[in-house]
Amino acid sequence: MSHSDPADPGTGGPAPADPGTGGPAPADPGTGGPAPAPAITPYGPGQPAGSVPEWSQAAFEQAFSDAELAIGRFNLAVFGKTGVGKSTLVNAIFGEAVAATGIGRPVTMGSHLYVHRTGKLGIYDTQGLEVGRDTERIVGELQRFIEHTRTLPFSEQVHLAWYCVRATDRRFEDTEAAFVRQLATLELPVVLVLTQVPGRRDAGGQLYLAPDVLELARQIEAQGLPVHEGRPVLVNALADPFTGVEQHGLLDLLDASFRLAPQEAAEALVAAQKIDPARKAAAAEKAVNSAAAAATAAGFTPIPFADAAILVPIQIGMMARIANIYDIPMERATVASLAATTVTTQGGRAAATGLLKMVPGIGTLAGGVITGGVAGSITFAVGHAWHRVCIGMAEGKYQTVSGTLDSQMVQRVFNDELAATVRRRGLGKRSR
Ligand SMILES: Nc1nc2c(ncn2[C@@H]2O[C@H](COP(=O)(O)OP(=O)(O)OP(=O)(O)O)[C@@H](O)[C@H]2O)c(=O)[nH]1
Ligand SMILES: [Mg+2]
Repeated sequence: MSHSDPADPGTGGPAPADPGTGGPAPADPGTGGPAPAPAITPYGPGQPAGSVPEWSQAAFEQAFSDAELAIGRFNLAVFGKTGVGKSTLVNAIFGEAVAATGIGRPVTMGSHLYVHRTGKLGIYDTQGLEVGRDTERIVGELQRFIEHTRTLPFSEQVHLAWYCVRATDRRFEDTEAAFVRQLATLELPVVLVLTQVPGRRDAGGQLYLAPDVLELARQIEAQGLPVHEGRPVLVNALADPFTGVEQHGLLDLLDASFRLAPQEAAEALVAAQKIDPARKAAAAEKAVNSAAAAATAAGFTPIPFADAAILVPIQIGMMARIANIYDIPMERATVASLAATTVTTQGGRAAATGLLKMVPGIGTLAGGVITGGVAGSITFAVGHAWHRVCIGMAEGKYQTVSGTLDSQMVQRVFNDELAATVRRRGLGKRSR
């Protein structure tokens, strides 16, 4: 998938539904017409184009890198006076200590863009420079950065800015308004954020915000700034048990960011954020459905059971995509994928047939042949089972006391979910 193809962010890694390109089609039984089977992207070292790859560590890692590249990176610029809570806000939405004091490695020497460990998130942070005092320098450097990255791949560009104002300061200075207007002239979409907004919920869950902050928000809105919906988003990133002030507004800020950020950066933002599991689940479902559709197409010409490895690149691509959506590091995802599909116990043997043996009911298939519907159903079930595993890993589950991955547990969760999905949907139904 290219970044200019936002219409279908679900197809993982290789493009399995692209008939007729590259190499001999392995499942074409010589009809002479255009091959109905998809071209297979080779995975793993030394595999000739068109050959059916094995399910191996190298194959998964390759697929993972492909998915990583396709998803790209979401780059967020964060501005505001010192101490307003920029780093705290970034940490609250993207998890861990993303924006701790040491905030990662700058992409290039002297640049303000810092890339987070797993590569899905870049934070442009002009630490040490102060809006008002250093406005000219900040804008100048940002402008140079934007011009420099304009010719680079999309994932190198800055996609969105948050301008943060601390609500409890009860003021929004003219220099800040001027700065926000300058950001807009650089064609950078801006979300204005009021941070550290005191708020409490009543027994019914209704949120009440401090009246003076609402007044400040109205004053800011009256200035007609070129920001998201013309008004600030009100948040509090840290709960304070002492005063009873609650965390709130983070999802509003994330939603505003999704609405304003370019479509091509959306899946990276889905992957990078840690507070909205529904968005991750939806992206994973999409990957599953499009892989199931590709598998259905691959089985359009029924595949002999033994040739089921033709489904390998489709399923590996799907699994790699989902692991990326859950921002699971490559090494962990690879180990888990091998554990889940029990490939390790089979000495790296071809896969799909091994995987197929795990699917309940598969032994009863007529003629030992897999049709499109069955191929789609299996892929759908594998996708669901792997999705479940990824959710667990993202929640920090399946760890042994020493912190390594509990392979047996991963395998059990995968198998149980696989069986449950097949029981629920049966085999041979078309994927949704
Ligand atoms: N109660 C509460 N405290 C907050 C919140 N956000 C930040 N703080 C506190 O405010 C202080 C400054 O927060 P930072 O996130 O470091 O602020 P910053 O804007 O990154 O500061 P600089 O990097 O120096 O520009 C810290 O002590 C935070 O704990 C919040 O939402 N609620
Ligand atoms: Mg900071």
